Amino acid sequence: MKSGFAGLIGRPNVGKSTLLNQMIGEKIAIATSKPQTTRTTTRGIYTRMEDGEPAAQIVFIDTPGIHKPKNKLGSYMTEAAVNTLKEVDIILFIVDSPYEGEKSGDGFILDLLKKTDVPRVLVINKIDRIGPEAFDQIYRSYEETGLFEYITGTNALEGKNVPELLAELEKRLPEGPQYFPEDMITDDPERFLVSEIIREKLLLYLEEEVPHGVAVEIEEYEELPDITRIRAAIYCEKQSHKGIIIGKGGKKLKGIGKAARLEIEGLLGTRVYLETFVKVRENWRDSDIAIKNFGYRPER
Ligand SMILES: Nc1nc2c(ncn2[C@@H]2O[C@H](COP(=O)(O)OP(=O)(O)OP(=O)(O)O)[C@@H](O)[C@H]2O)c(=O)[nH]1
Ligand SMILES: [Mg+2]
Repeated sequence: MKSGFAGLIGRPNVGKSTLLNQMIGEKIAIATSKPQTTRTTTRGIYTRMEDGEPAAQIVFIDTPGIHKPKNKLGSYMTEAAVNTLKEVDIILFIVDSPYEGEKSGDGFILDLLKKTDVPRVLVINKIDRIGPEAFDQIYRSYEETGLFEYITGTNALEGKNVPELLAELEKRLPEGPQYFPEDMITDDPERFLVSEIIREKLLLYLEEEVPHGVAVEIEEYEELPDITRIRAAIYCEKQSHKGIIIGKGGKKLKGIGKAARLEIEGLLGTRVYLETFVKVRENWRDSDIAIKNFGYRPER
């Protein structure tokens, strides 16, 4: 069978995680309108079945957006993304706006791609936001680089051109083993997925500077016969942020907790009792220990 690893690379917020979820057909990676949502590499497994048998398998690796880091967490995030380039059979470079030239963030990534000898595919995402002329212009500027074996435009939210993309990727993979069972869609543990769902709701419900400094740690996880009891600590970097997260009369945190609980119940297929509380840990994004504890620097 055709099988292999495919890395999703790009600047923050271009739609990598949304595209991953669309290709897998389930939500396994959180995606929000805030840049730098993804903090660590996540594997999503796509297995194409034919007559009830696995016929091809693509193991996608979603990565944090490549950006100029402002703290240790940012350095590890970018490092994790750049390292992925060396571990994969094919690279999907995802962009979402006009080609801004060699000096832009996309230009930096293009330079990295020039140094690899792995097949490269370009995905121009969010085509719903641009007209055909703008699309042609982006298409041509990337085609001229001669770096890409295949170029497509997608709307990752709606899945436009995604089946065709999957077929093109499969064609370009080597013959190989089935790496994971066909019913497996990610190798992330449930506990981590739960912490990510809570973090996603924090990002969605909070404004600007607070979200980037939040982290979630699952302190208790107990699977009882009819309910899963979860206690999660939400970390932020400042006392003032703690107040914002909790909100007037605890209203904000209640909303975040409820949205998270509903989604976790869907994921686990059980009722969930979710207890959340907020802690302050100053500058944790520059602490190696904290970054490791939160699972943002996993050893793979
Ligand atoms: N209009 C439109 N929005 C999209 C599309 N794909 C993704 N988005 C939105 O773009 C935002 C960013 O999506 P993500 O999937 O989190 O982007 P990402 O590249 O994983 O971002 P980081 O993890 O921060 O690097 C979200 O609000 C998505 O809903 C698309 O094709 N069209
Ligand atoms: Mg992401």
